[in-house]
Amino acid sequence: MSRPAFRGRVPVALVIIGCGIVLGACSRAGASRVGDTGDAAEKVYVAPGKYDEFYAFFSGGFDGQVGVYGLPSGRLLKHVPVFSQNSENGWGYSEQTKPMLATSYGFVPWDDAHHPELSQTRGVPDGRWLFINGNNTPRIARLDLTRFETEEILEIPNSAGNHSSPFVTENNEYVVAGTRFSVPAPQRDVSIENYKQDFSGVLSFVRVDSATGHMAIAFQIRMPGFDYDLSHSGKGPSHGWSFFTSYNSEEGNSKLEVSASQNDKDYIAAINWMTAEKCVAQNKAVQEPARYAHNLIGDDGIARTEWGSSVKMLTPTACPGLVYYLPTPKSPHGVDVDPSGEFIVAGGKLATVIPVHSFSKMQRAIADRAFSGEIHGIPVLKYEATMAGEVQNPGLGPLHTEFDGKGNAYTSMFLSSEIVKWSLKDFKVLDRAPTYYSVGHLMIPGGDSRKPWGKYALALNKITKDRYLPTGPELTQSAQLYDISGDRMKLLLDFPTIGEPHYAQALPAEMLRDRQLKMYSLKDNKDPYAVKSEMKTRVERQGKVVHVLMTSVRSHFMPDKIEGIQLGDTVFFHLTNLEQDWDVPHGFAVTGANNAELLMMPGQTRTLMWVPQRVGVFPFYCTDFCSALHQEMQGYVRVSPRGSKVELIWNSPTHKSWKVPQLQASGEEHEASTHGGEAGR
Ligand code: RUQ
Ligand code: CUA
Repeated sequence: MSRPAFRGRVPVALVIIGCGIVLGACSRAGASRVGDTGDAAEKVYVAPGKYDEFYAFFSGGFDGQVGVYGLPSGRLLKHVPVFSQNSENGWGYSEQTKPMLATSYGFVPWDDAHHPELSQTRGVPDGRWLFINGNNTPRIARLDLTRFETEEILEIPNSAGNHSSPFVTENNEYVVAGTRFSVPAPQRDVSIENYKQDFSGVLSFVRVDSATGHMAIAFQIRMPGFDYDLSHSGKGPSHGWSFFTSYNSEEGNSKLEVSASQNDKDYIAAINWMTAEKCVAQNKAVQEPARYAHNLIGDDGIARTEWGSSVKMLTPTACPGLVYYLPTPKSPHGVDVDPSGEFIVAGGKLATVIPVHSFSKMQRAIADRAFSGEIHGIPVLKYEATMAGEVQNPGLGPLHTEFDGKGNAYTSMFLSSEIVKWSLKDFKVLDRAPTYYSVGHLMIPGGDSRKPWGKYALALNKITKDRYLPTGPELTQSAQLYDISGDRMKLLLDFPTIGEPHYAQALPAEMLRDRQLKMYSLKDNKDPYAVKSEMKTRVERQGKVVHVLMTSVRSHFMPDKIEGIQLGDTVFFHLTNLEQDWDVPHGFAVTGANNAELLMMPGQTRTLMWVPQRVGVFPFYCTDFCSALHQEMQGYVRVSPRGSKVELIWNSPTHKSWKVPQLQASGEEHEASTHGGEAGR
């Protein structure tokens, strides 16, 4: 069914005025339809000792990490480091993890992480992995959900601003990536004025190994130089397709707030990745040189970097049927596919309607060649030919849509600060609920999959003025939980978040709860510097490098006295945690270390590099309150001047005399790195 008159342009000014009014109204906080307070409290109250119903994964935005929260309580369970170094547990500081942050630009200890995405089987979250994009230095990470740890990070070459990522296809065949910022690809020295001829968008399809989860770039597609913003893949009948929104079809290269808001419609790029696979198999892709890092934690717990050297680049004109453009009003942001796989919903930031494309109509339009033109050889389908309908008067600034699996869609309205519920049957608005304020993404557990668990909706808000105790110039971002089990949405809870959450994903707790790794097996610890009993602890000098092979167990380190270190040495403390008990990490910190502490999980070995800066005797200690005698868990390391006669000695069961000659004195200088990977150096 096609909807009446589409109202084209919305002057930017009008939208901003609208926003002002609405925000003004909203800032008189509180007066929304809050579930009657007692009722709401009951719905989010998780009694002490009881578990939450859902695990929810929030991106940390500019903190580069993933926050794990319980729903409905909103309790923070874990902050998982991904793209940013985390001094709390040594992520990106320990020798074993440094290579995870290697890129072709060198060691990059930060990123802007936006969109967590659960792996799926037959279009339903399967609880195996969580993928998340890094925007700034384009990367995709994969977390293992039996450990809640990052296991792999893949750099995306020929890319910039990897925003439309890492949305999965129905069976994790691919996670996708795309350039928000078109760039010269491959990079080269050209004038920005030559944007239209020299800049391109590049969409990437990253294969996910179904057994291991390991990622590999299968192919890339060189596209016109638009800004590819978000993506979602098809499901059910539309399986085999991925959809990417784009703005800046004007191909402006400065002052985009004006220059990229000229056209009434921009485009969704519909990519038929099955056709892409055929074209690649027929050698229609060009092998192009590209250097990129692929970082993976091995089964010895050590991250290593492999370097990619080329990609297979497809061009739409060389592969007919690969790409179609769907005109979409106006500067679209989110693109979301409903659980049936039929409806493709776009969020036009400056549009007055929510456009809904029909996949079956799109198929027909392609068969009928219902084209309104062509851009760089890519057929543009007629807007009317793919339209299922438009949601009229939805509010201002539609961004993202999720689904409840009961025939309803929920769209976040950034400017009018509300969630709007509408029907997939007739595209009529059914309900609206204010958010406080400026909701970006919203999330329903499984709400972008074939089988949403449509009990709650979560608003991820950008602005929280007057909602929480103020904290200086910077106020918290926050989430708001709504009960969507009835006809009308009910606000249940506000809770602050770490970083700036963009997207989130959630699944029922029982899918993960009983599958958690409790400890690393000491017996299977393959770290080359692991020591599995105190009998084996020792200190070895190799030129100016000293390796301390050390253990921790409640409540001491072995050894805990070391002498014979000299200024100019580089010391590697290799700590093996001998505990084989759940939740007994030990920490390790030493005075003046220029990096961070270590936190060793039971059975695990972690390595801290320490370059002593002055002569003296320096304490080290356990940082994690592990036992009644935690405060006693400490030791000393003595640093002497270069060339000193002080012998290398330490105390451990095999060297009780405290009079131990040098184990090895290979005069040779070794590189100050213990583990593989360029970033480790
Ligand atoms: S994007 S709202 Cu990455 Cu919408 Cu944040
Ligand atoms: Cu070990 Cu505190």
